[in-house]
Amino acid sequence: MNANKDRIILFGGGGHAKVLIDLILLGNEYEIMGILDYQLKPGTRVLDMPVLGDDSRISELSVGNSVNACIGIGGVKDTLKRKALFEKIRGLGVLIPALIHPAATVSGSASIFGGVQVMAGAIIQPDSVIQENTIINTGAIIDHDCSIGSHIHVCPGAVISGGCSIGDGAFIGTGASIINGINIGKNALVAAGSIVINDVPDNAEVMGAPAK
Ligand code: JB2
Repeated sequence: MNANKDRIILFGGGGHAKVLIDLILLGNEYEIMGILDYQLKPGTRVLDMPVLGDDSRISELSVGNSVNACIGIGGVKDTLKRKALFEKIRGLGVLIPALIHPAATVSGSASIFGGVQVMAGAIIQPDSVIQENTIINTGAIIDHDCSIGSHIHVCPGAVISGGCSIGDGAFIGTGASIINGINIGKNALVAAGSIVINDVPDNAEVMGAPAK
């Protein structure tokens, strides 16, 4: 291991984790210790990173080590699992840093909180705020002055126009477009490809163009 880099462990070793492994390797800031996953066999590898066991190993692996964690599950249509895992790991006192792909564009005046994941090609414009544990997935756009809450998943290619707010735990599907100034409620689900031109209440599910 490279002693100059902080270490990081991924929780989950599926498709989302592969994207994160690539991000972390390209970013060259963290040394990946390995993956914790209760379904994958210890000793197997994902993108050449070793599976170390299940979540119960985190305490032992972090003893005497300065170890960071990364939530490696994507949780399609379900943001609660990522939230629970984030809170469990943070409760153990393990740091969950924000991870930003070197090919993402993030304004210097945007605020990015802990555990946020910004994937390749994503764009975050001035004065937007992204709260903890939210995913801004591949090629998604968050335009200026947006307030994006915690534990949200903005899927690949979604476009959030300027001045929008999105409540904690919402899910914005692949390629959805939201016009400027719209409020999306907590735990709402916007289906893939939707065009959102009206506010969406908490816990609502909308789809289509215009989304209903
Ligand atoms: O609590 C957990 C846990 N729950 C599921 N702790 C740990 N350490 N691991 C957990 N897992 C593991 O995450 C599962 O055993 C499985 O190996 C992995 C999830 O892999 P999967 O490929 O099914 O889903 P994903 O969340 O990585 O990816 C989905 O979401 C992404 C955003 C996929 O649908 C992708 O296509 C999508 N890009």
